Amino acid sequence: MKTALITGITGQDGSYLAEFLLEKGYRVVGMQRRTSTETVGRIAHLMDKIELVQGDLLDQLSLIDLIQRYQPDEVYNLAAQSFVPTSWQQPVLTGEFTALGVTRMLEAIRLVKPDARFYQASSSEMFGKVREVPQRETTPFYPRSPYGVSKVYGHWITVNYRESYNLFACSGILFNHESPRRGLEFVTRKVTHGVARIKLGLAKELRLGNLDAQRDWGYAPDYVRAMWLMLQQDEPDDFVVATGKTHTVRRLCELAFDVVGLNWEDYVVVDPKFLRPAEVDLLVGDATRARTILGWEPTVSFEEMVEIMVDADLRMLRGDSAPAGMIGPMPVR
Ligand code: NDP
Ligand code: GDR
Repeated sequence: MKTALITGITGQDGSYLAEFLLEKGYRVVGMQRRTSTETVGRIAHLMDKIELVQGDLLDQLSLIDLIQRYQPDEVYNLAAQSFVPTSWQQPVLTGEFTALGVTRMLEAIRLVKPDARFYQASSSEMFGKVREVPQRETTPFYPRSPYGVSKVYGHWITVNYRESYNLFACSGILFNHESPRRGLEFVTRKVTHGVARIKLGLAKELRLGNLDAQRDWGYAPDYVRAMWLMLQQDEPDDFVVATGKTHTVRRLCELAFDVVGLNWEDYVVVDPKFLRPAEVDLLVGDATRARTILGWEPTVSFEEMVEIMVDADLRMLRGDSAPAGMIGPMPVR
């Protein structure tokens, strides 16, 4: 039985990856940081199948100790301060988690178990300002936020440890991926949750920022499969994972309100509070290498995903058999 260590197991991707690896027969160890209130909402349904252990990307010794104790075959480093706007409010902390945290984990692996395979959660935010369309593995980076800058560091330190120490270290450059388990502050879930609240008479409007931003949005369960595939190859490498299709935030609104038979223009209000100091205008990925080398394909379209998310939010708010792992306000009855 293989052992996988997942950092960020309480997050969107960590919860889906844990499910995926359990189905493959792995022993799944999840690293959780200490908090005063519970953060296990997304993995509550998995608690008797996984092992949760305390550790923090800020604490070098906790990482060394975990690698020593569990001797993982695979390490998936998904933990990060992952919300882009927060990275302007807490740029130093974002760098500590999202950039230096990667080095701390790589150092733990190098010192204790150098044959462990390592996955780093890199991001399309590294491309930032448009240099090439679509973006592929060779597109130059031009990050536009402290988060994006931190991810560029995490990406290159992963490449560097692969080349310096011969570690099996891969970096997945994943484009936006969403699901009913997405945090409520990210735009897709903010919209689908907002639509459900409006439909149920719990809200009258939805306040958003830049409606012109374009993103290549995929479905999170598809994307965790790509992470695993990268660590099953003969050689470590970096891959773009994306659908190849892009949509504006405006189109997202249109589709989500359509699901409940409402017109988005009657409810969406643009609020400058949600504009960013620097924006990433257009992301669309070329996942040709993931398709040809990993055999990876997305299985859920953007339109299907929006419907899945609106439906899940309606069910959660009605207290009516919401999908497992959803987080959000308590049902209103
Ligand atoms: P989430 O924000 O949902 O989850 C982040 C996780 O990181 C949470 O489990 C959080 O724990 C944990 N975490 C944060 N800081 C620390 C720390 N110092 N020590 C230990 N754990 C910590 O992110 P996603 O699941 O959406 O994304 C997973 C990874 O993939 C992230 O690195 C993200 O930057 C990256 N990524 C995401 C994409 C996406 O579209 N979702 C696209 C490309 C990259 P807690 O529950 O305690 O807050
Ligand atoms: P992003 O995701 O920054 O791409 O990072 P987010 O959903 O926050 O924003 C996407 C785009 O929507 C625009 N937008 C708004 N965004 C939010 N959050 N709230 C709003 O009200 C709003 N109105 C418009 C944004 O300006 C932006 O252009 C996500 C995270 O998961 C990162 O961790 C990950 O690395 C990248 O995706 C790929």
